[in-house]
Amino acid sequence: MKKVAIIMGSDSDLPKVEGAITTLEKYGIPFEVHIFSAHRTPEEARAFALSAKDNGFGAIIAAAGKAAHLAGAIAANTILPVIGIPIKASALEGIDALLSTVQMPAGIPVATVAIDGSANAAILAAQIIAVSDEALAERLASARAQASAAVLEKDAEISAKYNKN
Ligand code: RP5
Repeated sequence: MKKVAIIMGSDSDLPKVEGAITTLEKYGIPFEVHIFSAHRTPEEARAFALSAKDNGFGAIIAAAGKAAHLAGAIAANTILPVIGIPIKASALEGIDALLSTVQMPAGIPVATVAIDGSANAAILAAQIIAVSDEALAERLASARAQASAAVLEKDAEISAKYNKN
C-alpha cells in the first residue's frame, strides 16, 4: 500500500495534527510524520516533496499555521496530491492559514480541509489511496455505514421523545 506523509510546519502544530495520525492508524494506512517548515527549513521541505513519489508515498498532508505556505511549497515540488490543513495558531484564529492554504493560483492545487480539520485530511488521503486498494475502500465504506447507523439511531430516539402525532 502507498504511504501517506504528514508534514507540519512546527512541533507546536502536533496537537492539531494528532487526529490525522490516529485516523490513518485506524484505517491501517502506513505513514510518516515530519516537521519541515517552508521558511525555516525550505531545502528539507523541497527535498522531501521531490522524492516523495519515488519513496512510496501516495498522498501528502501538510499542516501549518499563520502565513501557511507549507502546503503550497510542498505541492510545487511534487505531482502527488497535497492536502492542506490550516492550523489555528494566531490572533487571527486560523483564517490567515485558511486563506494562505486554500488560495493557490491555478496549476498547483492544494486540497484544503477545514481549520484544524485533521481527521478529514486523513480520510481524504485514505480515499486517494483507496482508489487502487479495494480492501481500504471497503473499510472506508464500512465506517460511513456505521456513522449513518449512529445518526439514524439518534433520530429514532429523538423521534420517540418528541414526535407524538
Ligand atoms: C507555522 O507557524 C507553523 O506551522 C505554526 O503553526 C506557526 C507557529 O510556529 P512556532 O512559532 O510555534 O514554531 O510555521
